[in-house]
Amino acid sequence: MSSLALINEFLGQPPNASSHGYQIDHILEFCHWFMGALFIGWSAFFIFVLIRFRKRRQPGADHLGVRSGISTHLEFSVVLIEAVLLLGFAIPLWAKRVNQFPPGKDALVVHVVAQQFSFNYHLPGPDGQFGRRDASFVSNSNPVGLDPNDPAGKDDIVTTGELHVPVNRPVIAELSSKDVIHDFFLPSMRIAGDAIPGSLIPIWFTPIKTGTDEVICAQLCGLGHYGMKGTLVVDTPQDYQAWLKERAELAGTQTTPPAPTQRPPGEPIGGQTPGTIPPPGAPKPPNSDAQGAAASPHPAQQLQNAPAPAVSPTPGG
Ligand SMILES: [Cu+2]
Repeated sequence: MSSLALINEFLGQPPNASSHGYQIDHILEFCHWFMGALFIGWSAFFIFVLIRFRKRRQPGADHLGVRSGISTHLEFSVVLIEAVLLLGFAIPLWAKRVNQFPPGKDALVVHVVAQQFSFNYHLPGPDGQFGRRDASFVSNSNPVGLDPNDPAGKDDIVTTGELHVPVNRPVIAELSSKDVIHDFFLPSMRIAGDAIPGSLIPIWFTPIKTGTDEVICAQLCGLGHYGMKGTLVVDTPQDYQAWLKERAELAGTQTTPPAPTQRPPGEPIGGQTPGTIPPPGAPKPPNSDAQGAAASPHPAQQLQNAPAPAVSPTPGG
């Protein structure tokens, strides 16, 4: 790693583990150094102006202002560098990611189904075919809504929280969501994509290092967003086959896949969402009676009384 690249590490970027990640890292390095130079340049100019044009030295205002062209040239070069970054590097790199998908037969295709507050993964199993999914089959024991009557789905593998992939093989993840907008973010793979209800959004990457990486939700999706994390385990091909075999055996014997992760403390169970102001004249939610019976029906007061769970309140939450 060159010393120029240290800025990414300094700013907390985990090491790259994907085949295309170095291109993203180069853009980030350049942007960080460029922004650093701009910051120092503008700060120095600001301090210079404060001293040079202080009131004691410059009692009257100069209504003509700057006469030299240097500021125009400086502004123009900044705009030019930014345009080259955007048009020359960022957009072509993005276009490559969204237009040049690896052929489906070479890649591992996985369906990622996001929900508050975990990621579910659906793999086709030994027959290589995804079973049909439908929202009407979704339950606690069937988090992705697999159709129990579809034979193609009998050997399918469904996991929650942890996904295994083999090293050096392209992975196509098709993102969707069961509830709100989430964002499937793999920082070490330098890839992220929104998971939007009603849409199927594919992203792809090729892991080049074995190990365990973090998966996080990068879209504020509710009170438990902070806990919406998972792991991506990049295996050697042998380890991956062993994991597949283990999951396939589990799929055969286990009637209920692991339950989605627990709802985090503070998340309301049923009833009213904290911060929701009921319309005037709406019936009171049943759980507000215990503590709120004597309270004034003014909406602002109801808002204060609404977060019923007895956990320490989070300011601004
Ligand atoms: Cu989320």
